[in-house]
Amino acid sequence: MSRSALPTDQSTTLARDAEALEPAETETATFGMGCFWGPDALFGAKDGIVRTRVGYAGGTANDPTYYALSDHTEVVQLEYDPEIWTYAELLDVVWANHDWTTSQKRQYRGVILAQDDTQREIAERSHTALADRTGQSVATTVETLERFYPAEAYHQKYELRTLPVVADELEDLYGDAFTASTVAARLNGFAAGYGTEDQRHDLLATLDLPPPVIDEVRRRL
Ligand code: MHO
Repeated sequence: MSRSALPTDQSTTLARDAEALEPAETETATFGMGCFWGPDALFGAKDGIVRTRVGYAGGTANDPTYYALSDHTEVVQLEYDPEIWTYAELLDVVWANHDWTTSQKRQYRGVILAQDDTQREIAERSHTALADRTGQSVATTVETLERFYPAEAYHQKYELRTLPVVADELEDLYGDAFTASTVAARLNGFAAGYGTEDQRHDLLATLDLPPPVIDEVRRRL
């Protein structure tokens, strides 16, 4: 479709999100892999990752915040398309993208927070296979997710916020739905340098954002 054929409002950008799988059609995965800004972008860039959010989990305290984390850990939570990703494949990305050999302080520890017994079994198998394959002990643990507390808005899609022209426009457009936007997840990943040229091109071709925003995206992503 040529750009001139697009409507002049932002319906196309919103339509990208309207096409995304409903939460009931996705599966959820929660991982601690160090500072949560990184994995939010890493996973957000990938096709088949429908939504991302960052938050605190893995502890027992109520209502943790960034400055009152208590015994919780920074985690990323993904909603993914189970026809594109298996949980085991996500775990391969987790192992390849954090230091699982070293115990970190609790805020940044490596932890796989299984949603249910099925995930827990797959994670334990993957953990054992990694240790067997490498001969190293694995500091990252497998636990069961009790509760996920979303982090403050300014931590969500953090990399995209380094492009305020873009992030502000999308926040205006989406309002409360910004964090859960698939488009925002992809752009956040691209802002951190993840994703391919083709992915960037395909996404930009469908976004109907104001020209200064598109220019900034083209210049910076
Ligand atoms: N302030 C630290 C970590 C932030 S992360 C949300 C940094 O800039 O690396 O804990």
